[in-house]
Amino acid sequence: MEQVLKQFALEGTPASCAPYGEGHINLTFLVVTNTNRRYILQRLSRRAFADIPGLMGNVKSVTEFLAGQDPDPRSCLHLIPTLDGGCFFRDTDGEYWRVYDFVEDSICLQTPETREDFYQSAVAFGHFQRQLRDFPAETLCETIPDFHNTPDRFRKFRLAMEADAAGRLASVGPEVRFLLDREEEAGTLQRMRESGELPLRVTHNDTKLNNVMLDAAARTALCVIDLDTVMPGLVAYDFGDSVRFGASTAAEDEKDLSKVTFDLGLYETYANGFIPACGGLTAAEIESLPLGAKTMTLENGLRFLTDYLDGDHYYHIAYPQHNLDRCRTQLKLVADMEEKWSRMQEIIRGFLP
Ligand code: ADP
Ligand code: GN1
Ligand code: MG
Repeated sequence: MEQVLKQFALEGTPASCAPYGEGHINLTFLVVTNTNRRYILQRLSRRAFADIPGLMGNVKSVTEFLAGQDPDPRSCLHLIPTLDGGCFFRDTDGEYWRVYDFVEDSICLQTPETREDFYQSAVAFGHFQRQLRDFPAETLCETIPDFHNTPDRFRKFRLAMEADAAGRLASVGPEVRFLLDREEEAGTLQRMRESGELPLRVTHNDTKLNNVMLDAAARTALCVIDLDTVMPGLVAYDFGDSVRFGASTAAEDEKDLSKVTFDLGLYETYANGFIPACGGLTAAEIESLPLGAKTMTLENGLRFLTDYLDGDHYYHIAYPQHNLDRCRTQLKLVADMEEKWSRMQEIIRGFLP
């Protein structure tokens, strides 16, 4: 790690470097220097991202664009350059590394502690969406092709079932049936994207609560992080992914499914923060938000199960059934959303002009 850190223009010399955070994709470390400066060092996932130089080009241009809109240095991520002026370092094993300034005096939550926290995260993601409205979308590389193309996620799921690489297919019959029963409806957003019924915007695409920072003292929206999947997409993806994670009454990997329900109050709270902060959404976009919630939840269930069948190569796991447990919470949430569907639509219709 020392060799890696030497490549970056840090203030002081690194005194410690330890694993940090709860991301599922990259390897993240907190670095503290002898002058007490803190940095985030990340080894990017080569499994998830095929074109890391392209991804880093996106991150660089998006962070520079955001910095140009808000003078507060804590309002967006800042990349630390390498000594030769690049924005990442490739080591002799072919691994890619980057360093960010640590966002100081901030908190990053795994679950909302109060309704207001969740509201503030919605404001942050909505504001992020609005800030990127004039970003030149055509300059972005697609860091994960077909990331939220749900029909294509089903295609990959079928390949995983056929291969059954980890020999687990026979043990997940109910989960497979649940998913396949909903395949047709799950393709609706993708069809609306292709028909142009829903406009493409520059979206974050991974709007979990732990991808946003709140100010530690004021507990207000500060900064959106984890920009690896910023790509053209639908607003429904960002709304949906946030509520599937933050409006659940339990953790994403809760084993006791009786604890996992979809909280309509939190859903409404998120809508209250997100929709006005985005501003200028079309009526069709607003109406697509409940479907975004259901689709993103089902899609995450599908992806967790795909990785479980593949033998757990994509997401970090802490124990062998981890991806299956994650899949089951998502399917439980989808079932609960189906029960609450008319109310979910009613709440969102209240935001129509
Ligand atoms: P992953 O793609 O693996 O989810 P993230 O970029 O989201 O990686 O980082 C993982 C965690 O590290 C975040 O949830 C957050 O807690 C922490 N983190 C990332 N970047 C910063 C930063 N610049 N300042 C403070 N904490 C950060
Ligand atoms: C991953 O990187 P992280 O932990 O913020 C994943 C998301 C999933 C999420 C499920 C690049 O997010 O798409 O929704 O796990 N990110 C990528 O928790 O695949
Ligand atoms: Mg993350």
